[in-house]
Amino acid sequence: MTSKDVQLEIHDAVAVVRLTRPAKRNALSDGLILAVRKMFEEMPASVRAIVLDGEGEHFCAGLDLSELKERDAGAGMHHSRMWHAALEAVQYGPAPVIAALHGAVVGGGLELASACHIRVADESTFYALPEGSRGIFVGGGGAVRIPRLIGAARMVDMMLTGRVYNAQDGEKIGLAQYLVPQGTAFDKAMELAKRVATNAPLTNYALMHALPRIAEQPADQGFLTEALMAAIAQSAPEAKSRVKDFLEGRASKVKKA
Ligand code: 1HE
Repeated sequence: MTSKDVQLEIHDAVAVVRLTRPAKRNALSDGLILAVRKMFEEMPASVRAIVLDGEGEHFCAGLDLSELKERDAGAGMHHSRMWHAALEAVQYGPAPVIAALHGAVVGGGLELASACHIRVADESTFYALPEGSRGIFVGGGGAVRIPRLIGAARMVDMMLTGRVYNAQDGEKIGLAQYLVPQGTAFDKAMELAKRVATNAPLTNYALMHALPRIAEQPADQGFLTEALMAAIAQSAPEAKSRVKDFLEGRASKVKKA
């Protein structure tokens, strides 16, 4: 499954998917984006959490601009749909994905990070959507996912003016949930992934597959979907044994932050 530009390592229940094209700042060629899709679709069943990392000084420089060709409207649409399928394989894949961000998280790199469930950024991280200045538009699902993280107004500003957010401001506006010292994003992402991997698989499934859809539903439909998901999750034997463990003093308590 490992290819020249994207590699897979398995550490017990945690998989590490790493973009390994640092000479080109992990720019996403068609081959690379297809390899990411295949890797997520063929992930071993034992994997319970995934860390997405980029080798070198930058997480990802976005679309490989050297492959940007004159495409007619139909071919352009199919190219964008190919990205959509790959990033859906990340978002709705086998396990929650924690992105370890550093350096440039730009263009399609931000679209890829937005498809992940948790983003951990170190202090070197910066975010931009240079599509505006390249005369193009987002095409990897960014128009759907990025406004849900930061609001449409901020995304419009980033694309119209070329605004770059640094790591601190990016965390404040919701581009990342965690901000950590430079050079520690991968370690923090691994720590979180190991914790995520201990959850009941059905709970993680509900968070990945039901919650984002419930959030998009009108309230009355959302309440019903929530009730159905809650009923399915709590009827699983694992939920019953976890609750019993707590009631009998064997499970950890919630500690004050
Ligand atoms: C690339 C790319 C790329 C670097 N495609 N080759 N994305 C962008 O518009 C961002 C373009 N890249 C940059 O602004 C900078 O490269 C970085 C800020 C990311 C990094 O800067 P730096 O100084 O560390 O590296 P560099 O010297 O600019 O780049 C090193 C090499 O990577 C160089 O190639 P070389 O053969 O001269 O060594 C660069 O040409 C190459 N490189 N980024 C191709 N993106 C689904 S639609 C999504 C639409 C988009 O993503 S548009 C935004 C594209």
